[in-house]
Amino acid sequence: AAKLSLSSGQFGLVYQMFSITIAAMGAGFLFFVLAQGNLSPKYRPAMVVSALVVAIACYHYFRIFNSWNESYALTAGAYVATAVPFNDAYRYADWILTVPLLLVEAVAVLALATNVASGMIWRLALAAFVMIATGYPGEISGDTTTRLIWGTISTIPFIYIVYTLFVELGKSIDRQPPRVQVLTRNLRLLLFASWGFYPIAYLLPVFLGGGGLSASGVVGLQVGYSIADILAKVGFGTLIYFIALEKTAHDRSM
Ligand code: RET
Repeated sequence: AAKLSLSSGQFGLVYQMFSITIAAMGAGFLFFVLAQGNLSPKYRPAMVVSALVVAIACYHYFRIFNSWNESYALTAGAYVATAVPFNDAYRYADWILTVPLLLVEAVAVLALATNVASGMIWRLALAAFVMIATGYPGEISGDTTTRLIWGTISTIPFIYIVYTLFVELGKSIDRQPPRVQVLTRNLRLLLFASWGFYPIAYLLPVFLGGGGLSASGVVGLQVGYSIADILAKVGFGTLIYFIALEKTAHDRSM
């Protein structure tokens, strides 16, 4: 098969995106560490979890960035795939570690308002594990049918997680003080917008590929996952901070 070849613009776009993502994760880490001091002690663990999530992501994006740079070599004006393939395992290793932590955070927000069944976090974490583990074989396959089959399997636990969080976050909204209601609604929106990005990015190589992996498919996939990761990790943690800040003010005024 012909080696994948990217224009310098395509290569550079992904390069810049990874570099921005590393910076965003690093900035998010500093923000979460410093900002937790403004919160009452019971809300601080949520910021510690946020900081942990972006620290884990920062490390993995360094590895992703290095892997990207090793995977292509400038040859006669184009970036041509080298013998070293891009390593998707760093991304999936990041998700396996960070998605359960993000679910813990989401459930912690719920627990502020409702009696969340203690088994829920375990069911969500198990579903997340199955979603990521079954997505991986499709991700590393160059074959469109294989990608679609694993993608479809992975979508089953995905729907379970998204549905559960939607229903539970909805229940908790009504029991919050007004300003927290608005923020929680935004949190729910951000959760769906950012999580919804992943399966779309996953499918881009199928639509932009014309059968196999194409340059535009690869670029769209990497840029899509990076944007989704910034929203789902830094954006999500920041909104949770503002919810906790509002709750801190509310608790103190009572
Ligand atoms: C895969 C495979 C194709 C089908 C689906 C997927 C969903 C992935 C998701 C990942 C979320 C990651 C997060 C990371 C932030 O830390 C695995 C791409 C549905 C939803 C939130």
